[in-house]
Amino acid sequence: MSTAAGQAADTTGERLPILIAPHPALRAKARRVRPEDLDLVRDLLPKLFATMYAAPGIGLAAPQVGVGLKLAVVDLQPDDKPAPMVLINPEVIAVSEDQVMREEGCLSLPGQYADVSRPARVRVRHEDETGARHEFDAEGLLAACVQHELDHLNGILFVDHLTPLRRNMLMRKLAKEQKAKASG
Ligand code: K1U
Ligand code: ZN
Repeated sequence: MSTAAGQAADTTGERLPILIAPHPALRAKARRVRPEDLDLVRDLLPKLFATMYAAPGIGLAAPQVGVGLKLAVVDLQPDDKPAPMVLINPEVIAVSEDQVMREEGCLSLPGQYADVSRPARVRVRHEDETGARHEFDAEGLLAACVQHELDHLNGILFVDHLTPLRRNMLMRKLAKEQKAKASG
């Protein structure tokens, strides 16, 4: 079977527009993918990967392109080699007690970065595009990225992990930069 992960290295596919905060769709909770959604999901996956690679990014959640399904793609491209992951109905089922601080960005908040504290390691349960269930342990950048993508599926942005002061500063900076970009 040709899987979305197998096709993912194809970066020439159709790209989708990425929603920019404060778009309300980024604040909605995504719904679970059901078996009857899998044809739509299989059609969407190459577009999600092409959009993520072109951005460029290391993750992309379906709500960031206006699709309210619990679906995300991740590829950290270790050693510059594609390592695509498809996360359908992902859940964090265990977290480490220790937290680490790491700088995060977001394709829906272009140009904005901040240090975010999250559990250092997580165990994730998810399905793939064939409906098969999987679990894996993540640490380092993968742990941060997976938690960031799962947040998107719950309408949460990385700025929500910051103090209100820092969050407001970043959101105001984003609005100003987007306005300047729109006016040429
Ligand atoms: O979900 C997103 O908005 C994607 C986001 C994921 C993420 C980045 C950093 C920490 C946690 C989660 C991005 O991919 S932002 C772009 C980025 O980090 C990057 C881009 C190119 C090469 C390496 C990193
Ligand atoms: Zn993001």
